[in-house]
Amino acid sequence: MRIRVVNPNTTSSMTAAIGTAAAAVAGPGTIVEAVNPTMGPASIESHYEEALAVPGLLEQIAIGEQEGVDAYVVACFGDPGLDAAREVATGPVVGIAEAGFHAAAMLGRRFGVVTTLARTTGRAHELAERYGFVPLVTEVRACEVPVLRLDDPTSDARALVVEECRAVIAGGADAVVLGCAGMADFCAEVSRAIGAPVVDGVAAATVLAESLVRLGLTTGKRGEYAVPPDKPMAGVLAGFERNPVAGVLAGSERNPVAGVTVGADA
Ligand code: 2AL
Repeated sequence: MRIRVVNPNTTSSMTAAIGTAAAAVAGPGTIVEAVNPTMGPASIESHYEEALAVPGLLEQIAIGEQEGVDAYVVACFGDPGLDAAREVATGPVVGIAEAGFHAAAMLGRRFGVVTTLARTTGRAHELAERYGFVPLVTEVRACEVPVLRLDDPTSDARALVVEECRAVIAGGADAVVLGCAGMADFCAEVSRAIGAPVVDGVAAATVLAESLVRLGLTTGKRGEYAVPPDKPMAGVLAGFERNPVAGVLAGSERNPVAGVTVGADA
């Protein structure tokens, strides 16, 4: 089974860390391929950047379709482009916020979220509403660490994330969902520090995507998520006018940054 984990930002060091976190939980026989687009923002922490990340994300999904990928993970906590990705993909597409919320809901009565900048808390609340988890979310806290500073081992980022996670538990939550893919590599460390379950959406989404494939399930293509038709597209989006599954997107570049094979029979 091949699972493609798409980091929708263009920072390859973050893609590599995401790939490692996904591969660490994938089962025997699963190939985890972490990729990022060749166009788009270096990190996503505003609605503007989220919108501009989506064409590159969709391009990576379309390439995955040509290569026979079984399922995808959208590895950014805003779950950008998730509906559009489901239109392009045949197999399941799982967002990390979506997966993190579902996992946390099974670990206790209520859970909280710790995200990066305060400006991203609105999206986290909106996604909780979309996925039906509002009654379970105690709060969404921001550690005020920008995404790319999470990558810097010399920064105070980890300590700030721990502090906010501790506050979430003190506020009555049973578990914490980490609100950024860039936090994936220190999830276990944070959990140990606060003595409570901490969910990394990248790991949760990888295992959920894998489970859906194992169950023989695919994205429903008979209604809302049907493949979009060919349509004229102007300007820089001209390469997207072909039906993204039937056609090769003009100028598409495959950009595998971290390909990790798990299991002997992968
Ligand atoms: C994220 C994320 O997961 N990746 C990214 O670039 N931005 N999330 C966030 N809350 O800032």
